[in-house]
Amino acid sequence: MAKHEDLPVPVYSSLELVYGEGSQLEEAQLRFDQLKSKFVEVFGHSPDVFARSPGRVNLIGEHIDYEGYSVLPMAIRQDTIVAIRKHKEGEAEKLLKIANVNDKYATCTYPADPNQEIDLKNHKWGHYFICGYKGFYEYAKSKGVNVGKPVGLDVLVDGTVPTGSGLSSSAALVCSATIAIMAAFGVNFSKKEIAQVTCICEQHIGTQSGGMDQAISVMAKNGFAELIDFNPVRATDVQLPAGGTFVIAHSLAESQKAVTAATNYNNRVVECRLAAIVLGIKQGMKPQEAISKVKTLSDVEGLCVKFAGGQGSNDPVLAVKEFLKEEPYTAQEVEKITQKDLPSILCDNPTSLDVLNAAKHFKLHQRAAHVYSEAKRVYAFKDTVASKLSEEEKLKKLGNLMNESHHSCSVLYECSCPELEEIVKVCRDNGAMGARLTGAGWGGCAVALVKESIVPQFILNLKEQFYKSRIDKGVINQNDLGLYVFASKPSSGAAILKF
Ligand code: NG1
Repeated sequence: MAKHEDLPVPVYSSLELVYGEGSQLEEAQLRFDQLKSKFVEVFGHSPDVFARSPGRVNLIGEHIDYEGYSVLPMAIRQDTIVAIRKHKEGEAEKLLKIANVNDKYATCTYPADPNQEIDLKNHKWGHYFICGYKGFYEYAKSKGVNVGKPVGLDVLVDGTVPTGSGLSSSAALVCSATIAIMAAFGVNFSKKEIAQVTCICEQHIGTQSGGMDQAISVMAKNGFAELIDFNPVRATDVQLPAGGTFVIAHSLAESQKAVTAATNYNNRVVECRLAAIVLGIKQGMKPQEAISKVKTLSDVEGLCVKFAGGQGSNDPVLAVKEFLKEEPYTAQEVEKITQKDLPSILCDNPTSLDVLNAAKHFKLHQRAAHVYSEAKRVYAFKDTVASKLSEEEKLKKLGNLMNESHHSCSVLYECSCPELEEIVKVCRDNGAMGARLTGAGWGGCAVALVKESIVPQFILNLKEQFYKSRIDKGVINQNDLGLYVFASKPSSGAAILKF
């Protein structure tokens, strides 16, 4: 039997297979009907096809995907739907017109040229569609698939994944865009290939992201979380314990990942790279060899484990403690070890140069300690789920792992913020077995593991203790509360819909 990830994205002609039954299905039916009539209103034609891709919540494994380590997310029901129509070759304007059902997002227009550069200094929501567009052409070209001359595209987007929330609205848009474009051009690659293409093409937006969000959005299965491995990308089903529910709660601080990349997200990617190179050199690699061969902390894990072996352990963090000082490194200190200037090490990559220009120093010890310890927690989480422990013991252990993960993100990786600290504390004070920030951090959501039996009361308490004062101050509207705090079950992955 073909492996799940080798199959193409499914093509459905009815919504039940994606949205199940009941109120969710009714809501989805309404959304699709409205999307279709708005499409006709805006573009004067019906769409050819739709694609949908979900957001995700990461249960554990934060900021380690770009270091080559496995992560454990699940898809959520909130998703992005893209309706698309491909122009015929002779049709007038060769433009990509990208509209949104939400008036907050003004229509963006781009030339049909797949080689266009994305204007990173002028961030627009439509840029995420262009990431998918460029990715599609780049990949089709690399596979020798002739997709014809660029033509105009009419596109209408409807997204329910809250933006800047750490629930991966960006990947939901990039994946649904890429899949819609593929469907409009009549090609369908395997899920594995799409996960890879979308991961690489989202980097056109200027973040040096890993592949977790795209992989889960494309490969998720209803009812399961997934252990996502990289190089090559692969998804293994993880059946979560029945007695626990994951509640997602927004801190109400917006996490603007693309805008803050130089000081936050990309800064951490660069720090990890430098930490890995220094660890390699300190453990015997020649500087030039380390610079050319070591891309991620997983590349030098073997050396670190070997070092730990000498002390009767297999924990790579022992090498971090031995070879990386706790005080932050200046650029000059790193360059003294690498014997090469940092811009050249980072190949003068523009987004990395932005990091170097913005950084005062580099916390190599802390970042490496987080990555190695978090990578272990992912496996401990998976093993706990599969263990013979009682339901109660399992939930307790999983909760502890989530708490440890949060501590590491907050103290070592410094990707939390005061609002996230507060919501995590409120979750724990109200009986969560564990709670942590989820996604990139610096704002966005927390995820809490809560016993099924107390979920309604738990959510009420959060509303009272965290959200009420914010409603009173006008930060959010009472009627929108359901968008900011909700229980979530693992939902299904990307699909193409043709009616
Ligand atoms: P968010 O910002 O939550 O979508 C980002 C990255 C992930 C991963 C997490 C941190 C993108 C598209 N996604 O997720 O790859 O690195 O941060 O674990 O940049």
